[in-house]
Amino acid sequence: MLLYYQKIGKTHCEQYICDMNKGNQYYIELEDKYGAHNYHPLPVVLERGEGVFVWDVEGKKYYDFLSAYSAMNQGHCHPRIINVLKSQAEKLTLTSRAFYNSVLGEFEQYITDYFGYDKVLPMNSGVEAVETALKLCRKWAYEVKGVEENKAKIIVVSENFHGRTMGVVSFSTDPDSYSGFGPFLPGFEVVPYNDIEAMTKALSQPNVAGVMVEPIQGEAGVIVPQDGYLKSIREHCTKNNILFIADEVQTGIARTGRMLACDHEEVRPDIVVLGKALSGGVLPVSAVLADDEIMLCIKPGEHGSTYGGNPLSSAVAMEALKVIKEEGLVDHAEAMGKIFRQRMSAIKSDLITDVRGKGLLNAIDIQPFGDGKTAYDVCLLLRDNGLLAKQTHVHTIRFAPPLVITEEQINLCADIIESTITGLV
Ligand code: IF1
Repeated sequence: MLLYYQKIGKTHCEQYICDMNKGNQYYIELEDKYGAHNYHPLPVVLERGEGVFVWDVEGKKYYDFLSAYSAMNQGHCHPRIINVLKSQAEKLTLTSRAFYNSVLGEFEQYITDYFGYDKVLPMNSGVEAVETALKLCRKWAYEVKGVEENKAKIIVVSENFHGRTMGVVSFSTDPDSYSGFGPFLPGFEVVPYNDIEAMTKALSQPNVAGVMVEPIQGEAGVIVPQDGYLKSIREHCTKNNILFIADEVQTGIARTGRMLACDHEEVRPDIVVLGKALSGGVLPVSAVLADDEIMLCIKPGEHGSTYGGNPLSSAVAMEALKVIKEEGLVDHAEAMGKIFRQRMSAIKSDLITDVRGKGLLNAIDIQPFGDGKTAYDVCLLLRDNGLLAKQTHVHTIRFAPPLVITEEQINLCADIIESTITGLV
């Protein structure tokens, strides 16, 4: 901090005034200087959030249309979740799993009943839960299915995004995710997404333990598969004794207008992976759900995490799930999503080449305009107009507000997006 003041030539007395005037640029420069450069954020520095709104350090208010990549389904700083966070934080935060704690069991009972599975395995980040699901799947293949040791194969799809660990980037098809990080983990086979024939063929091979998909691909650009895709995978998994793993880290917990995105096709996965909104954006909490035949393949000492299942996370996650149900956010997301897509489709602009999504996980494609401008430039203008959204790849803008957004707010935001886009040349 001192360095900053010296750099800008402030006297000691002026520091107080300077503290009061730290704008967006100050914080951007700090992150640039001291943080690793593994991100390229939109230039806005947020310091407060409430419901669908966030405020930057200069006091400007925005609609949040990213929701921390769908982690804030319940809205920023939901009072019920924050109250539980505070009271549990004052009581007990971490015991490790060397001992029992007085919250975990009730959370486990609550979440398994909520989603209809025998057991849950709690972790922290989304990718840890993905890794957990993959380990569980391999164990099940050797112990239950009877696959020969080290021969288990897991099928995944192109343009997948399941996180950033070595294991998971080993089967990424995005060069940004995997280049320079080899050698990679074997045992995975990639088939084209949304190709029923290719998937059916892959699932008819021997030694296939499982298949993992995002029911709607998030990072790929909110790619919704054809109707019947998930159902077809389910059928072939059942027929060939293969586990269906659904990565619902981004799509789960009401985001797409169903509790799980797989519910759109009435498909029940064998393993469900949850993260993000499981804590309402308050703490990293993730979980893997499965029935006994699968979950009990992992025995004491074979998998775990220091923070997984801690009392603070357990209490927060339980409240975050209660909020989803008690505020009717599944049906609300479905209804608001319909209005939003109708409004986007009605915008009269040649720049918009596609509108897609389910519930409140939506995207539009923008073709290049002006002097080589892209979706990123539209996001900068949306920011200036009070709405925060993030481009994915070059041409897509993802729109995923907190699910607590009202109909009036959805229409106001559609007005902002419409006037921003129709104002472009
Ligand atoms: C980042 C993307 C979204 C996920 C699915 C597992 C994870 C994710 C389906 C891992 C994480 C992230 C990570 C975040 C940005 C975000 C993202 F653009 F990168 F792809 F949402 F679309 N499965 N998604 O989407 O969860 O370990 O991060 O908790 O900056 O990498 P995590």
